[in-house]
Amino acid sequence: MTSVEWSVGTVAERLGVPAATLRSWDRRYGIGPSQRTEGGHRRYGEEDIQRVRVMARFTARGVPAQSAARVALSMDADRLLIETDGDRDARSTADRQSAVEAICSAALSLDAESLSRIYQRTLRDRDLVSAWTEVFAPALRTVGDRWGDGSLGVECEHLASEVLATELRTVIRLSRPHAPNGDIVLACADEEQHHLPLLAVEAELASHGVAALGLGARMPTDALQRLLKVHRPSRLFLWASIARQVDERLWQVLADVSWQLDVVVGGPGWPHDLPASSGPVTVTRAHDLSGASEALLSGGHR
Ligand code: B12
Repeated sequence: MTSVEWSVGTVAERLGVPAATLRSWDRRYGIGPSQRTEGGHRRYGEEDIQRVRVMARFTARGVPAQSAARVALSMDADRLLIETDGDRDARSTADRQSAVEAICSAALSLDAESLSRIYQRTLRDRDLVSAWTEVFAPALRTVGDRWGDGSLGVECEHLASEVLATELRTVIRLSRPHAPNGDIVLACADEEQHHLPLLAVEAELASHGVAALGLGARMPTDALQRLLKVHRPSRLFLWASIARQVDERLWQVLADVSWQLDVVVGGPGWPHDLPASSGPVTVTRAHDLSGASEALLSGGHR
């Protein structure tokens, strides 16, 4: 896999060090990119960026630039990682909060372009689980809370969701996942309209190269029953945000399944007590995106 390389402008923005200073550190002390484009433009890899970060940190503490550069250049990849780890934690918390706030304010001003840019940047800077768990889900919850207290209209919530759905589908499409057709099925419970978590699961599986049959929102139980009979999948993920009725017909449908099927349920809508696994069907609960994906990736018995 080729690593991502960054322009001097992007590194300047990321680290808060002026581009002119970066160029001068490169020219004078050799603290710069290990690659250049054919046209001679600087291209920084992750290790180059960490070295620049060490340089920035030392000079900010008053260490003369030449000595700072000598120390930074003597560090190998492991040492650089140790040296910059604390920065990363602080940075990632700040990045996370500012991304959540940026999503909410773009939603509030119905700014689809900014929403799309923030989602894309988050997906570029983080893996999918971290993007969803640390940025998208908290932003959705904040959007939901603001809708709940009346400070944000439902149109803003729709836009934030629609644009996110597009970006998650783009991840799925670009990952070109493959798998035996219909072996993993993802669906929302009957009448359940919240399907973004389903797309997040589909995108995470896709990023592992695994395709799933994503059936989206409001899957009628009868239709699901028919599909199960015809396709006999080995794994089924079901999402519910809204509380399910006590006499859920779905459990009867699952009790009639005669082949090995791992059912994973997710979302706050499912009852506390799930039906006990019986016969060839197991029913487990996933508490987060990584738990759901791991259960689906490791399951399957055919
Ligand atoms: C976007 C949204 C919508 C969109 C959905 C668009 C779409 N394509 O999905 C639209 C506008 C359609 C919508 C409609 C409605 N919505 Co709505 N919606 C939301 C919102 C803002 C985000 C939903 C979401 O994706 N959540 C995903 C994550 C962020 O949800 P979470 O529950 O917090 O996640 C928890 C766990 O599940 C877990 N987790 C997080 N991510 C993942 C991923 C996986 C895979 C797993 C396993 C676990 C997991 O961690 C969290 C902590 O426990 C939520 C706010 C919220 N707090 O979720 C409201 C929210 C869910 N909606 C709500 C309501 C009331 C509705 C409506 C009934 C409104 C109405 N009167 O019409 C309708 C219809 C509902 C229906 N029948 O399905 C309420 C639900 C209250 C309740 N519990 O009953 C919420 C909580 C808003 C609120 N603050 O009141 N909604």
